[in-house]
Amino acid sequence: MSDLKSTFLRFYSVLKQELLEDPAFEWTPDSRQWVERLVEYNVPGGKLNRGLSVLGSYKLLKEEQELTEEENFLASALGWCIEWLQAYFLVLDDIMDSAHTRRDQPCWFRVPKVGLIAINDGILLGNHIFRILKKHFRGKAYYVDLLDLFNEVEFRTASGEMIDLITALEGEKDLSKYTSSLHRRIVQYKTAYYSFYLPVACALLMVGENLDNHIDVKNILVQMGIYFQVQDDYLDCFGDPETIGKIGTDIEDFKCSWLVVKALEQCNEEQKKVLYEHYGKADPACVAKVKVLYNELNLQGVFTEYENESYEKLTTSIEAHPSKSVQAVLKAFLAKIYKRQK
Ligand code: DMA
Ligand code: MG
Ligand code: MG
Ligand code: MG
Repeated sequence: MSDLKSTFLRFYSVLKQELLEDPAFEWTPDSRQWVERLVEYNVPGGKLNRGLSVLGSYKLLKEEQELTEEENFLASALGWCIEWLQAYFLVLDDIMDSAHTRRDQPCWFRVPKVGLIAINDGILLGNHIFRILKKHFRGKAYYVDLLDLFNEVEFRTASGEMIDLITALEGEKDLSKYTSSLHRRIVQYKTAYYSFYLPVACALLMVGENLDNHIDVKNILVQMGIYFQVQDDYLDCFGDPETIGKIGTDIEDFKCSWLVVKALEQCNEEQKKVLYEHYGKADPACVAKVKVLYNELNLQGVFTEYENESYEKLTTSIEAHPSKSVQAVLKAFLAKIYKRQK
């Protein structure tokens, strides 16, 4: 394991323990146990890319100076806040997407006795972020900016989830509205800000930067986030469930996925009929028909082309940035996701 990862992991139990002893709540053994299980089940089990990126970016912005224990802790705590934010959104996303598995285990709401308590659990995970920020950052000059950042990003993510969901409303299924501009809007909001902009913005705040001066960095990260969600859409259908840890439901859920948008762009009239008839149905035979069509249209090849093109464009924008340390932050992030299989 890298030093960075072991540093980051070291602080998880500290933060969890503090939340389990939060003096603002009168704990009983069963309430403490519930929260502990909730956090353990949903927070630390992912790839941790977002969380690790705060610490990694902070280090790069500090130009590899040795970090103090306090700096390591604070950058890791912000990273963990992003992992908590992710857990919060995923718990709720899986309910709304009727998903079955996540990170190789049943979705939290599918766990016996959890059910729709998962809604309140999601809200609690979201509250934890602000408990952590309050406890460790209240005295910092950048505290207000941090609060504003998390609030703003949470708002954008929830708004993206809203468009994602109302686009696929039962009874209003209409493939003719699925265009690449609608797709871009959804993924920019639901994924790009919290997954890409947020980690780097946290690191920038920690080194004392004003985020208003980094609009160009934000734009590059948002483009990277869009590319990342296109990969997620691709893997939903073509990824190996064993590797990605979840079983795709986008076809069943009538999602405005990158794949269906590409299919609509490339299909002939006959293939279009097949799509209109079978997309968005739970019946496995219908899902299979859609997948056959995706193969006929060589969407894997179309995706590879998109992936190469995105990589080149992003690299060009990154290399145009005046600061070498910012370039390093962005390149490190891109390298982590390029050609990812999970
Ligand atoms: C997820 O989009 C976005 C958020 C904000 C959780 P998604 O439903 O495609 O994600 P997943 O494929 O992980 O369920
Ligand atoms: Mg989902
Ligand atoms: Mg979703
Ligand atoms: Mg997905």
